[in-house]
Amino acid sequence: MVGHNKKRALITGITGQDGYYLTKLLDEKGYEIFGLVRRTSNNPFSRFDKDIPLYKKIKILYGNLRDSDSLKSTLETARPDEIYNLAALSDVGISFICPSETLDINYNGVGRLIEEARKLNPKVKFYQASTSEMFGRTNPPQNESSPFQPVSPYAEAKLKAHQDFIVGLREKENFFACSGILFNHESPKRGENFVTRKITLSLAKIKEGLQDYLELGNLDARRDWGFAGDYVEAMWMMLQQEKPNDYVVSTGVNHSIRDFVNETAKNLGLNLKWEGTGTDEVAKDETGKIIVKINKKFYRPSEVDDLLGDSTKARKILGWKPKTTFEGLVKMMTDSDLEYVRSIASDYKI
Ligand code: NAP
Ligand code: G4F
Repeated sequence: MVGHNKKRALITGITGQDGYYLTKLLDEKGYEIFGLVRRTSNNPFSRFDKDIPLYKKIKILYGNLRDSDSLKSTLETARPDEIYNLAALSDVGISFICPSETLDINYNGVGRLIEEARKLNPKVKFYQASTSEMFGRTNPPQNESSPFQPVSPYAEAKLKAHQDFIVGLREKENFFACSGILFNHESPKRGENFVTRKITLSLAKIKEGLQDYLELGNLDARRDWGFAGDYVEAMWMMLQQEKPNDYVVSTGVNHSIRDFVNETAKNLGLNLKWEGTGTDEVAKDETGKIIVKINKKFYRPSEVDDLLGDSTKARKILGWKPKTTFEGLVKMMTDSDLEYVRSIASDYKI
């Protein structure tokens, strides 16, 4: 693609984990990339720090899903062929503390963006970042036909957006909208508030003597963890189909939080032994020092116990499949955090 023939994409949530990997992918595919960024964003492009040439290619447009006027002017400038709506209050735990803000961003915000986008270009193609959290208490494996049983304000808002704006407008008004029902996906760019990154970063710090112990909540929850770099390919593939549809994106393998700790510890050469049960459970190293303990504050008011995705539809129709194993993902994240911790170790030790 050259010059004015380039496809134009608007990415909301471009400063987040998926925003980074999707930008990288769309750049490789020759897109002109516009990114919606909140004015209030703190160090917004930290995820692009080591990728300055990529960052420089993004046309940054300031706006907020909570503000229709800002979305209107963003869309008028970007005139996108494809919109990837990745912006959200994405921390499930935080959504219990601010349910109204969650609803406003994750539900009303999607409606605002779609309304303004369709006024400008009724043919625009729209990707919505839906989530396996919408399955909530539904027994695994979960696929597109499984019932939704959300148990958090985050999942309730995402489900309403999926039903009203994606399935609803597609069926009633022929809107080209796709929902990617993505299971958990992680990377070295994952926010430190999510459990996987919290584990790899904390254990790397413990290994290097910069932290004493790691506190976690529920160790028994199971998640189907994949690599974010693989998952953004499925997002793009959905919008290249002749007809819009919804797809589950997952690896089909799940593990507990405890498994994730063990795999990280193995990579770091920390030999952990678990003792005790419930909130008294601890993991000790070979010297008997406590490395992991439970803090009740990290438990949620209601928990999603067991997510395991069946992505047969995406594999058959899109031709998508994950390339990264659980072990490969944990190694990638652990190596990256160990390198980072070593780079800052001298600052800590002064
Ligand atoms: P993330 O790292 O938390 O990024 C969220 C992005 O949304 C950030 O760029 C944030 O900007 C932006 N944002 C938040 N509120 C906004 C607002 N009011 N207006 C404009 N932008 C706003 O999330 P992620 O892991 O990349 O996930 C991307 C999307 O996929 C999210 O919608 C998430 O709910 C969904 N999802 C994620 C997973 C997963 O496992 N990662 C699985 C299923 C679905 P700031 O920099 O200003 O905070
Ligand atoms: O890493 P998490 O915070 O991710 P969660 O809640 O599964 O949500 C992520 O994946 C969803 C897709 O299924 C996305 F839609 C969503 O935006 C987000 O990206 O927590 C994973 C599990 C939970 O069961 C939690 O209770 O880990 C458990 N956990 C145990 N200790 C902890 C902790 N989670 C966090 N964040 N911090 C802990 O200390």
